[in-house]
Amino acid sequence: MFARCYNKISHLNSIRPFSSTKILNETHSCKVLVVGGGTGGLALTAKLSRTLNKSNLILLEPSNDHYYQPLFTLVGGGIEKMKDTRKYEEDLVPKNCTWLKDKAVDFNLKKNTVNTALGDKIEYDYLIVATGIIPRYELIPGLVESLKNPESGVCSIYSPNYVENVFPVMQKLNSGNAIFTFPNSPVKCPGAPQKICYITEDYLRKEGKRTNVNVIYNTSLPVIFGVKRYADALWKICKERDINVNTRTNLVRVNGEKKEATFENLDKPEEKSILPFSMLHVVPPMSTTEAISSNKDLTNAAGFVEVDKSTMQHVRFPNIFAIGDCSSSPNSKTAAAAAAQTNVVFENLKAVMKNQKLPLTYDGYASCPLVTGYDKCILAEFDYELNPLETFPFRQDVERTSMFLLKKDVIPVIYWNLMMKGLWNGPALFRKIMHLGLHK
Ligand code: UQ1
Repeated sequence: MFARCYNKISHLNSIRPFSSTKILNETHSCKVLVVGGGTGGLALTAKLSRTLNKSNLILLEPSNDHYYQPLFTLVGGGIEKMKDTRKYEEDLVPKNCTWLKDKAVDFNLKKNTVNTALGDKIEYDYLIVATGIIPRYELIPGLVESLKNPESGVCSIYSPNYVENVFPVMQKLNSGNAIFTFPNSPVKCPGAPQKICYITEDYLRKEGKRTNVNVIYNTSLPVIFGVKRYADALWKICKERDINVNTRTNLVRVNGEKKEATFENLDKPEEKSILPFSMLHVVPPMSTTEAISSNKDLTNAAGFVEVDKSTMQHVRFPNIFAIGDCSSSPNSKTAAAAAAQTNVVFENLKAVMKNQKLPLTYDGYASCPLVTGYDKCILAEFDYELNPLETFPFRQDVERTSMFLLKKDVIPVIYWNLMMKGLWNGPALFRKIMHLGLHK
């Protein structure tokens, strides 16, 4: 259990060397195993660490760094610094749990075991899967080479490796096509592909360069946004600001040297079009990790952990729950959704442990602060039925500076100080208070 020792060294280094002493094929056992120390995994581990002790609670997570990914859009726009998105995983993992800095490679659900990349085996009574979804840049031919070439004009906010090149690309943009894509797969934060488009458009206006640039949003989806109230507002913005939106249009190839992007029409796949660009912002296809998607016991046909969308409990293995982006629950994949799921999973897991009926249900709450420029934002909030579920007692389908400041300055504080400590279950309580005496 204590085979690995962690070197605490100066926080001035951005990448810390990590020393690990390995005893081969060690077996660990615990009551609850949380696989994945991202947003959902850490929030839930923090809650569990208050009721379990160090020997009963294992967190399995290989990363040194933890990123607050919702700020990546603002890093892309030159509004926030990369350092403000990152903390050491070590500083976030609750003290009252055992952190194994390793990765799950094989889940054996019938034996209640997980095998790790370093060759260990973990036996659990209860399993929480919180492994997220990952960008798959390699699935689009020519994309990775283009992203690595700073002259190509190709950029992406979806990876800590590439996000810092987005603003330099924006700054060099003077004329031609600026194209923004949305892939033909589920994505995390489905609003972000258009947020960076609006920010770029606003930047061009502020710099007096807007008239020379043709701004294009090419999305694989049939709609601009899934919730009608916000879609109506966004279509209006695109029209007013001369942003050309093409639906059912999917990026299939990038040539960074020639600065050309190939798109397919998803309704007529034989129909391809090649567009020249000066800037190409790519949102890559995404999927769950290989260890998850390849495990048929664990997942549905799409490769997501197959849970009941209300209780978040696995449909075949009652001792398993999922939280966050890896789950099959058909909500929009956002940190806000993970927050709303945290207490549901926590209370339902406690009930399973006591052989009791599951007490809580998740309504599909997700939230997306749709940043539409350097000082404005539409705060979309909705449920499984795609009905608005708004926190504030004013119209949220309107662009507001207050909502921009909430996104930029307030929610990060909530995230680091409350959610990472297991103390934020989303704004439901706040919403009820705000709406006392009003409608829903
Ligand atoms: C939220 O709870 C959350 O999770 C921490 C986000 O993720 C980054 C959000 O963007 C939003 C909007 C919420 C909801 C919070 C409030 C105060 C409406």
